Amino acid sequence: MASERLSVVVTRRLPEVVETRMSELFDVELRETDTPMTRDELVNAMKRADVLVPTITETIDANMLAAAGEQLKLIANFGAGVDNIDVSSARQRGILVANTPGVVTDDTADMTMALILGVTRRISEGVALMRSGKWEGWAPTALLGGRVSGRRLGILGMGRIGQAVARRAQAFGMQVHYHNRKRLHPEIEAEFDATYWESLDQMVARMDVISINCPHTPSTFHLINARRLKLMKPSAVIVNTSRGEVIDENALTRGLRSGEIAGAGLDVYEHGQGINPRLRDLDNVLLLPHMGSATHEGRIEMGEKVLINIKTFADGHRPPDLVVPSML
Ligand code: 8YV
Repeated sequence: MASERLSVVVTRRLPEVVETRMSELFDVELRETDTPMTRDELVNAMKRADVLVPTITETIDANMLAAAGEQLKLIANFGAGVDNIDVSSARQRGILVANTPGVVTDDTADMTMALILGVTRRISEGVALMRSGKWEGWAPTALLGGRVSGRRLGILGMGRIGQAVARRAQAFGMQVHYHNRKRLHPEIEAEFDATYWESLDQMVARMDVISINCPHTPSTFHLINARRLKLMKPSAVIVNTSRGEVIDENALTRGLRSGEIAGAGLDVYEHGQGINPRLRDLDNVLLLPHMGSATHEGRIEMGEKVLINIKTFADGHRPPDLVVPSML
């Protein structure tokens, strides 16, 4: 692959420094308006670009990959999760997929803690009261929440982000438990004083807080379903900064409404911005608009990763953050 002037199409507006560097290095088409590309726009982009830089708002399925031009050789995703891309189909067609792992870890783990604290300490109810102008002053029994310290946190998915959550939770005095496809090395378990649960059912039944930190794959879809929600303690809360699809959102909404579980802190939703409207009416939920990794620093570092992935590929090497189907 010649290193000069690869044609790159970027689907969304990125931080200015990233766009500038991208324009210096490649023959880049930047997005003028910051709206997701339509399917047709994406298909057309895939017919002319050597490299596509999509985000979570662009789904790239097998049919679109089949319609892509022969020149499309790399999809350099601006994001760590690649569930928006049919990675296996891309691979079969000789199109490489790369992502931006690592740089979203701390920011996402921070937001996970914010949700844990926010739900347990009823922060959104406090904010709503202040905004309403109806606060009548301090009262001994007003807005009592739970103490985070001493609670059992069950982390579902103990990869980079899960471990960063564990580190933070430990500093807050929480007891760390986890369920993962693979048990961690004993040294890592010891670092977090973490208890491994082979059975997810057993873990969810015993935790005070469940945090979703696994990627969305066919095997994690609805891992937290109606049956598992029923296993949770009625005093337990669940937080999700990973992907909405891991939780059955309708079952969760029912569980929250009926008091089967005490609360939820959500940054991601099963159908993107198409949130179950009933969730919005509940006091015991804290809802955020997918902003777990939304820091200035994180977005620039994501852009740098994308640039390195493309540049390395342009120079004839394997992109450092290549995603292969067996990793998923
Ligand atoms: C990103 C994310 O902002 O990196 C990820 O996987 O979920 C987000 O934090 C988004 O995916 C950008 O495409």
